[in-house]
Amino acid sequence: MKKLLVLISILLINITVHAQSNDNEHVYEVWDDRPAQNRGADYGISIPGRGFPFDADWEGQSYPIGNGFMGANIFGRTDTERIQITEKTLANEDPYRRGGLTNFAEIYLDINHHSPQNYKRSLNLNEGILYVNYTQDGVTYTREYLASYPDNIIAVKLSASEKGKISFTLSADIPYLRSVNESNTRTGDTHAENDLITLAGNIAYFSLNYEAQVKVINDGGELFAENDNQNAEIRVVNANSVVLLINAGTNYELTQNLFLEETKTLKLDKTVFPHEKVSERIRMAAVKGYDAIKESHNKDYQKLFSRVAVSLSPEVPNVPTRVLLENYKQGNTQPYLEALIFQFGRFLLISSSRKGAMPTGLQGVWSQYEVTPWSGGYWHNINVQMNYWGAFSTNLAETFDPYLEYYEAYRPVAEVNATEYVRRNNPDALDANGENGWAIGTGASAYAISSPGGHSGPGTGGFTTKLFWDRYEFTRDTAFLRDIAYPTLLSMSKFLSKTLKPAEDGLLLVDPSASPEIRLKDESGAFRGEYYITTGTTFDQGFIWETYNDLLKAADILNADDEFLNVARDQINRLDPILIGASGQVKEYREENQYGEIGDPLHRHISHLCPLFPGTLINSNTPDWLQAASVTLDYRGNNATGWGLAHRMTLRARTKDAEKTYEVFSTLLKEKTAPNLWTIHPPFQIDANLGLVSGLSEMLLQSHEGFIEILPALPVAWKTGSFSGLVARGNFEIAAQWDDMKAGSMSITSKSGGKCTLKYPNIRRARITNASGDRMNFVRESKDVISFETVKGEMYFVSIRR
Ligand code: FUC
Repeated sequence: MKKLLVLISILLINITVHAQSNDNEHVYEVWDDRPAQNRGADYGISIPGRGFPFDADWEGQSYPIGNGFMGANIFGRTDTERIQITEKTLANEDPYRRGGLTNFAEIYLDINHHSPQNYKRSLNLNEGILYVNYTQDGVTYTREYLASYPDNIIAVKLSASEKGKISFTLSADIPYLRSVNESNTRTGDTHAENDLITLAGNIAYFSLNYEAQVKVINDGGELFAENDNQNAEIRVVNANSVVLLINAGTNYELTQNLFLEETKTLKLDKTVFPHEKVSERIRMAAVKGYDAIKESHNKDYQKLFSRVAVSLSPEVPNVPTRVLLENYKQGNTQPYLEALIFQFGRFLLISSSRKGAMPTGLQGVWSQYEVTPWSGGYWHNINVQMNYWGAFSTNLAETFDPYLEYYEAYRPVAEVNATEYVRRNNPDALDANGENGWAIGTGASAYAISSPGGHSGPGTGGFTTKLFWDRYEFTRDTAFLRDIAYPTLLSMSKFLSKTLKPAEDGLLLVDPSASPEIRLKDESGAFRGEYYITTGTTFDQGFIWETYNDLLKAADILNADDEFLNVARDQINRLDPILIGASGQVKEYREENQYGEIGDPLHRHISHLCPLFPGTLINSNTPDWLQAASVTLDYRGNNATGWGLAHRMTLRARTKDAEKTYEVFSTLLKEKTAPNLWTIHPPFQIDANLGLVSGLSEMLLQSHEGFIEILPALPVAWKTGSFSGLVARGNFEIAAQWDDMKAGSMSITSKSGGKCTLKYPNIRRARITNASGDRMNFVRESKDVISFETVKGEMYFVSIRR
């Protein structure tokens, strides 16, 4: 009898955890009952970020799809549809002279349906497919748009409920050819022939050759290609259905030489044209056919996306996302919208960061601009790192691969930069053999990187290597640790050690040192004066501590031996990174007394809390520092940019103050989110979309303190809910379900084996079983902490008694 009861209870636990995750598998859909407006871009609007021209409808209303290489913004219009194409390597001159992302192509479909009924456009996040549906004159029209990674193709299918009803004129433009911007060096031609429109040309700034093709495949009806006045068109008449295949490419090649070569026009081989490879992709896709392309896309995309489900309330409101957000802004906060924007972030990451393509940039893989804000670059004093903060915990570790490939290519020049940096700033520390590690500064693009200095200190390097360590921590990929993460941490540590100079009391302080982007007041009293440069900022000291700490842990795991390890063991105790000031704050500067004495007290950057997140130096075992971090967050406030809020969200989650974390999240939704759910700085930057993914996962699961803690920052707004597929350090995949604010059950899949330590109130009274229903013994470490050994590949069920 007892056995039977045990069996039944195990079954029940299984069912609850699974039922919850099935529940969660409701469709995550960003949708609207009207098309995006398309009122055109405006050169007159001057907004921070220096991009131009600004296109409010593109930014706020169009829906994005992407496959890492290319992105498309789709307006879903029924009169003239607009599909704007971006490709990550197309670059022109930008204000920083490192090459800026620029719009690749504009594709239009003159459909001339002016009175659509039952209109809906919906971006289905589960499938990564955008649908447009409506009825016109009694005929139902359907369009599907997808960006396939396996076939590197954007495919669009237009169909109708009756035969012969698909008629439209397709045209395509090379954007900004007749630009008002003198430094635009773009030339090109558009040509239509049979079923193909080709856009090809050159951007002289980098000797860049580019080409895009759009192929029309019609079922029934007729096609007419026409070229007049530089206008290439294909008329589709009375087809039953039509498939468009789109591909774009350049002669860009990600190589070490590209970064080492300083002459811009020599970075690329100007004798190489992308014609063959673009034609080949189009040809292969045409042979494969739409249905098979869609099937491969589904398999590839869903494998990644479906790993995580989150439900924050049982209710799925049936109103357009735009309206849901408007209501939210009026105070009708909706947990569904919060879960939706989290999953939207995961969709954006999958769509913009795939192996073989460049990493996801400041705008992901989407830009309609001639000159993209901040060049659409890889800004390293928070933005690019934030893009990947959520990759590991939300089960998308492979989306970090593009950054690793990028790093490998820029690494030799980063070594040259490190030597130059040390020679300039601390010549005594120069290594005789030129081994000064590697250095990365804030600004970086697909074409060039910079050195630390100016407004951001060398801590920028540690900010970057944190991702390498985290990739190991979450995946337990020992080969990666040995071959990539450890050597990378070691050489970064060597560089960072050369930025330190002896100071009083045996301390070592970074000199010169800066906390990103903090300026002093100018004559008018605004914080637009000089950047504040000093010694030993918390940002720099903190990231050296983090890097050494990660390095030493890595060395222990690998049993590594290097003379430098002893240097790190000594120096890590002489950094004194965290100081508490007279206002109870974590000091940004050693010389600061009261909070906000130096620089803008409400600054968007809050770099001195990086040791709390993404760092781990400040945690529950350092309660005074943790308290000081909360005080600092209170002072800094929530009047920040999109990404500024996303960082605050992760920070608040780490202080485990659920309501304050929720307040930041709500502020981000209310103040810095567009109707298409893109987050804005303003203007649009993808960092906050991706940063909030990490913020939300930190609310539900944390694992940086040596144990796995579920629901560490659960706000009252999320009374009942569940999640599955989130990843904890140690490579444990976790699912949990809660009611009335209390966890009921959880499941743990041990993907690498090893000890699992769990924290939750009263968890010592839990019952743990394995997949065969055997009860597991566990160690009660304390009232709220237990641990047990796991077997790789096994799943465990925890039933938590109230
Ligand atoms: C950093 C930030 C700016 C902007 C830029 C791309 O320099 O301080 O706000 O996000 O990156």
